[in-house]
Amino acid sequence: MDTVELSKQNDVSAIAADDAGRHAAFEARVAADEFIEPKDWMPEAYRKTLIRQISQHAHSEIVGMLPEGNWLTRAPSLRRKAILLAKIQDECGHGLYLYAAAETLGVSRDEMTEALHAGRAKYSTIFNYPTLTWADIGAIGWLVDGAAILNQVPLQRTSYGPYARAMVRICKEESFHQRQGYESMMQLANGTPAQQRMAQDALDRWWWPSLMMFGPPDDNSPNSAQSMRWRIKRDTNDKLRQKFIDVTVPQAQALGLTIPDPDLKWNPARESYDYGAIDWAEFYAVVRGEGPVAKDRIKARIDAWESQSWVREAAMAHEAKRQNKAA
Ligand code: BYC
Repeated sequence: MDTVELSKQNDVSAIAADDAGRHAAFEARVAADEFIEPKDWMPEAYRKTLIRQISQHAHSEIVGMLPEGNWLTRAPSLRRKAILLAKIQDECGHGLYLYAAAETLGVSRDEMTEALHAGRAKYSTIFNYPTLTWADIGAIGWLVDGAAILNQVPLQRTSYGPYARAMVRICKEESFHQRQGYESMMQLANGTPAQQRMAQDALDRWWWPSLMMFGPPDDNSPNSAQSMRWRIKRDTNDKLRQKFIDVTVPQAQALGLTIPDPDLKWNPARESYDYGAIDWAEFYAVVRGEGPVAKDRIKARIDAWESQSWVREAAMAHEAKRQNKAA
């Protein structure tokens, strides 16, 4: 072997040793519950997993504005309209914090938006169902935001600092969202027989899709094991789903509504509710983009992006002018 070859081989070994050292230090920091920050060394797969999860989370918040926006002009009172408007604006803010957190990992907002519009990035299955009646808005707050809180509270301790910090404010706002939804359902459930029927119908349609929000069962969740090891996820999909069922069933009972699951039964040995089979074929179809209003959702996002391009252009022109002036 000549000297050049030997020195190349030494370089490769040195890089490998260096990488192994950095890898071990990274794993030790995660195991010690330290936050990983944007400028810290991280394995490429960790970065990719975070970009995937955080951008999907951001897209869910943004697409999640659409089903609720559908009822803004038809809210039954000024009070309900003001609450709904505030909630939708909160969701937009959540999307923006999360896009900003993902950008710290080296992906641009435009790249993420393009991936959503091209169908390469996912968003939560729950937003591919239509909001048919006013009671759906109450049910979304109660069930969808209720499920989101259970999933997101542990994410305040996720291992990536910017994601964890974004979740702190998001969780506070989700808590208000859940309460306003439950309060709206309370009013309907204690209202006229027609209002009670509307509340029950909304629960019937949103219950199973809400359980699907937590993702596939643990034994069919390809990302869970590694994400749990890296402390990106702090609880498994099934554990969070069970927790949601256990807190929500008594809430439904207090409303006098029936959970649409004939197999739902308290299990004293487990101190949890047993529940019926989830239709995973439906879940995977919705994940594949075959949800009842999936095409409308993406079309609405693309239309908004294109028709509002003048806002982005005006903001850029204003910033360029400001910088010129400063120079
Ligand atoms: N919908 O290995 P798994 C909100 C995908 S917004 C679509 O278990 P992971 C709100 C999954 O991505 C709340 N896809 O994955 C907003 C993966 O595919 P890829 C949104 C799903 O990541 C407005 C594959 O299935 N919350 O609350 O370990 C108004 C296998 O799954 C879903 C978040 O985004 C789904 N439901 O676990 C009101 C929370 N489930 O990516 C309310 C943050 C799974 O490999 N995200 N998939 O192609 C998470 O906690 C995790 O990403 C998940 C999935 C638990 C969702």
